[in-house]
Order: sequence, then structure tokens, then C-alpha cells
Amino acid sequence: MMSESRIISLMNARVKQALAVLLMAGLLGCSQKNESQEDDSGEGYPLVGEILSVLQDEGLLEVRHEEIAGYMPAMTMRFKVAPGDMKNAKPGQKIRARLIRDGEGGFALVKIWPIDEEAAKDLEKFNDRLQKQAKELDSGRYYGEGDQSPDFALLDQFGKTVTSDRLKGKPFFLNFIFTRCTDAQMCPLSTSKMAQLQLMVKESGLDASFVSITLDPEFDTPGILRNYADAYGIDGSNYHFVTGPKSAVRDLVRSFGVTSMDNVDTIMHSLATVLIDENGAIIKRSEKSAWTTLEFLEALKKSQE
Ligand SMILES: [Cu+2]
Repeated sequence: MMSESRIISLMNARVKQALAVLLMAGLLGCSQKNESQEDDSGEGYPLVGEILSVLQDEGLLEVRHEEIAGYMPAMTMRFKVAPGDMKNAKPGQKIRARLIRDGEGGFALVKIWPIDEEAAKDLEKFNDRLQKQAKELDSGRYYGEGDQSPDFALLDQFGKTVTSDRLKGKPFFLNFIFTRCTDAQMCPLSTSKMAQLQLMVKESGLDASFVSITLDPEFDTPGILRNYADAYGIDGSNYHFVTGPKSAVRDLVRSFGVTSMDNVDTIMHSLATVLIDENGAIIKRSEKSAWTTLEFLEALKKSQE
């Protein structure tokens, strides 16, 4: 149980008011997305199917899909997909996605999610706990230094389940980002610094994991996150970019004291960078965009002494 004294409360009414002013003035969060990055959640048709083969040379997936009511009977087709989805694809994998025209007379799949019953069970179990824990927090309170990090389960850029339990035994750094963020001082800078920190930790002979939770789970599928991680040249062996049910992401955003608001064409958000020790306790937290890799490396070193 989380006692009140163990929870740091920083967001009093005045801070909230100031934040609202900043959000309105556009001083916080990310600048506008361009046309091509428009959310396409409503675009195309919902598809459920199974990957039969991965045609690497053509950059196509062969998928046997179920009937798409009012559009197409069940059949096997070849689809263009994003590079990250191509890399994650495995024959036999069941998927849900949206089918769209690719603009060249062919068909493409976007918003590809693996269908995996085992993973779904984990997600439900952990995120039910997360939801209860988030509800126990009084309005404006969140988990800070000294608190136990909340439970969660999400999918990483490889489509693998990442749970708070499986992360234990090793410290991990955690932050929030979204791939369409175009504000150089926000997510892109955070990701660059996390990538640098990953290298510094390795060079120091220390062992830690990295977790970046997307603020935009509807758009940021595992494949999109893989594109993103690869674009930053990030070693995915101990760095998980994670996504999953919107409700779980919302509970995590709240639990870690981050503000995130869907705006017309972007997500306005604040930042939190957190270091969690091998037992799941939060040992360092910063909400500054100017957090340094060195201060977090030092905090990790100190915790390992
Ligand atoms: Cu951002």
C-alpha cells in the first residue's frame, strides 16, 4: 500500500495553473505535425489475419486475412508495410492492422499489432494492478523519489511483452516520448540523451535497462517504435520502446507525474526522466528537459556502490 507520506506531491493548484498557461502559449510540448504525419486511425479498413511469409526482397508481407465486412472476402494478399513492421514480421504471427491503398494501385497495412493471447493476459493482469494503483493516488499526486514504481506491462519495439516484474533485478531508466514529436528540445533531445546514456552506462561497466513509454500509443505501434529506435541507432538489447493499451499508458503518464494532452494536431506534454533501482524503487526523478546524462549516470553509480 502506498502511504500518503511516501508520495511526493508537487502539482499543487498554482503549478497546474502555470502549466495550463504554458500549454496555451505553446511553450510546452511539441510543435505541429506536418500533413504526412496526420493520425490515420480512421483511415482504411480493420483487418485480422496471419502472416504467411515475409518477402524481404520485395518488402512485402503475404497475409491470409479474414473477411473484411462490406469490402473484401477472406483471401491471401501481399501488402506493403513499414520497415519496422517488415523486421518484426514472422510467418505464423497473427496480426490486426488497418488495410489502406498504397497510392500505387497496391495495398498496404498500417497500425500492425501482434495478436498474442499470452501477451494479452500479461497486459491485462499487470495493467489492472496499475489502474488500481493509479486510482489510489490522490488527484495531483504521483510516484516520486523513494516510492515504489507502479506495475505495468506493455509491448516493446519487437512486439515482445515487457513487464515491471521482468525488469526487476536490474536498474532501469524510464522516460516518455512519442515518435511524431517534432519539438527538437523535447522528445528528440530526450531520446538522443537516453541513447548517449546507454553508451555511457556500458562504458562504465554497469548494467541497466532503458524504457521509453510512448505518449501516442494509437500511432506508435511496435513497428513504428522499431523504425524510431533504428533511426537513432539504438541498441535494442537493453532498450525497450514500449506501447500498448491507451488506458495503461494514461495510467502510467499520471502515475509518473507527466502531463499529456491531445491537441488538435499534436500532443502537448511535460517530461519525466526516472531511474528505478533493481528492487523497483524510484531513486531519481527529473522533470527538466535539461536533465544531463552525467547526473543520471552518477545516480546509477551511487546506487551500485
Ligand atoms: Cu515531445
